[in-house]
Amino acid sequence: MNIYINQMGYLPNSNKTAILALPQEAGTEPSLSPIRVRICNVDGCCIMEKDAVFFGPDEASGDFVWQLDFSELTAPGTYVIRSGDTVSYPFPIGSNLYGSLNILLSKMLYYQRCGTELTEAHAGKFARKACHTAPSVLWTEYERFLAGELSEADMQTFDIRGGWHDAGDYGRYTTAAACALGHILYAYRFFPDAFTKNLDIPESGNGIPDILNECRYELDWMLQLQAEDGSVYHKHTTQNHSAFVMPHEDTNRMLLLPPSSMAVADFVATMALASRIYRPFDAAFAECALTAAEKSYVWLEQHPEFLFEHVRECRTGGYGDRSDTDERMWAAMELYRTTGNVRYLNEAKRLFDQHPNPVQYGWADISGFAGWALLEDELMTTAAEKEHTSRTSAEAEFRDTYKALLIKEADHLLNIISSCGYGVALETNEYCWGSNLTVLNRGMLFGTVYRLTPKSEYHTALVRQMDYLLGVNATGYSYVTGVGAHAFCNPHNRITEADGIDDTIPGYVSGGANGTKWVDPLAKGLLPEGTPPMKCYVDRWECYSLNEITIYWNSPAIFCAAFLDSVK
Ligand code: 9MR
Ligand code: ZN
Repeated sequence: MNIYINQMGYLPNSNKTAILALPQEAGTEPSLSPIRVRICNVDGCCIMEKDAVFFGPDEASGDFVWQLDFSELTAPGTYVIRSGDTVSYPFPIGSNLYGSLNILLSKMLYYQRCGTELTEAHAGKFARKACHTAPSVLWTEYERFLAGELSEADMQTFDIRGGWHDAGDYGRYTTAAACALGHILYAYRFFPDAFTKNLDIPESGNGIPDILNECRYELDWMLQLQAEDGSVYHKHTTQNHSAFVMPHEDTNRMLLLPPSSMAVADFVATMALASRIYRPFDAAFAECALTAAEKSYVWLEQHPEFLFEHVRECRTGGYGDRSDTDERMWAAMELYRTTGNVRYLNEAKRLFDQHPNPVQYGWADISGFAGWALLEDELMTTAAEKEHTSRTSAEAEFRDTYKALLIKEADHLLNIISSCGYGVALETNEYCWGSNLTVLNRGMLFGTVYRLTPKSEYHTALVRQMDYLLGVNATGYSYVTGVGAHAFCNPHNRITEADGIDDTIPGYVSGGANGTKWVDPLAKGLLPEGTPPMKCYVDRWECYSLNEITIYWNSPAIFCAAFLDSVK
């Protein structure tokens, strides 16, 4: 028997679920009766006795599952759950848990900074030297250089620095960056009171919320990726992934890979959004971001075709895509929201009508971001911050259609949750590379819909996605480093491997269980054929398909944590 709890802990007044589980073995039929558990405090005193209710066999985990709802326990403290000889990890009940979590999740982005020294004052023992400061060249010219057609001196150089390392590798990718920025800037937009705390970064104390200071570091890098003609490079990486060395030891040549239409559209959207968000703090930057967005939008209009070239000889992340409808829709919608020009709204609506289900928040399909832009004022709560947009009847109708779609999706996901013993909004076949992104994206959707229609089921559903991330899953791990009694600690991350420090930087979100056949060689060997998808995980640094970290796996967790910290 295993008892799984949210290892970070539970908010006093929110739903509290724990799971009791027994692996299903051929031929065994457990008793269907409830299991009596005791909830004890740290002194060993029993505070509450309660029945965990038999759910049944659970497909994704391969377990027999009992669900324990102990929401009525609200007193702050530290507890364990006991059933016979089995004891859960200890967990707190407290009100600031998600605020503290959010600091770690956000500070992770500082640790991802490229092109600057991380000083001891801000990074403590994880201080490191500046990396990737050499000039970059265009891939198209570098290819000719390799073929002997151009000399070193013939290649143009670009002095581009900064941004966040994407992940466990040191690449920087436009569409991945836009995805992370979209999650975080909207998290700030919708839950500003969750972002008042100091992150202890170089800019802290400058009068701008630290989360915006941190995002500005990425935005400033992104602005440098815009070419003269308004197109935007798809990625900024070396030719191959670096060895497992510290970033400043990776001295391979930095390259700018050809523009893609997704990168251009994502750039437009991100800059238009940033223009609105930063205006109260830095009007000059807001203007600069908007001008950049409008310039790239002209390029988009002049290039209506899907454009993406997969450069095989460059073996860093691909971030390939099959459609740019979602990115173009987001771009048009953000420009509408920032400028009020109806021509953008009409274009967004045209693209919306071509999209099968525009409620996604991942890098490949970011269609849901357009919904955030469209419904922005309804999703914000701080009255003073609401910007009153004039609404034509066409916009009003579009809003209603989008809202109905979001609510329909949330209700569909509620059904998935009730058919999963662990309460996670994933179907059995959805445990893929970065499955935690899908879990958290669905968490964000519940948060969004709760703001539109505050039904407690949506709030609880978001809580349960964070529970899954933080320990209520069949691996028993908390998928956030440094958070919980049994957190994963061996991410696929070059810095963690190369820094010679035993501790892992806290606040990384793991990609999570991957039950597909697209797994790395070590994972293939370690996970026997037939392992249930939710259990397809090992905490090994070599397992890049299970245990990598990225900025856009942290960013949706930031959104969800901000929601739970501010919407009580
Ligand atoms: O997050 C990406 C995941 O959805 C893909 O299945 C996977 C394989 O293409 O790539 C992931 O992205 C990686 C990127 O290509 C390079 N940086 C690390 C990313 C996380 O593993
Ligand atoms: Zn770097």
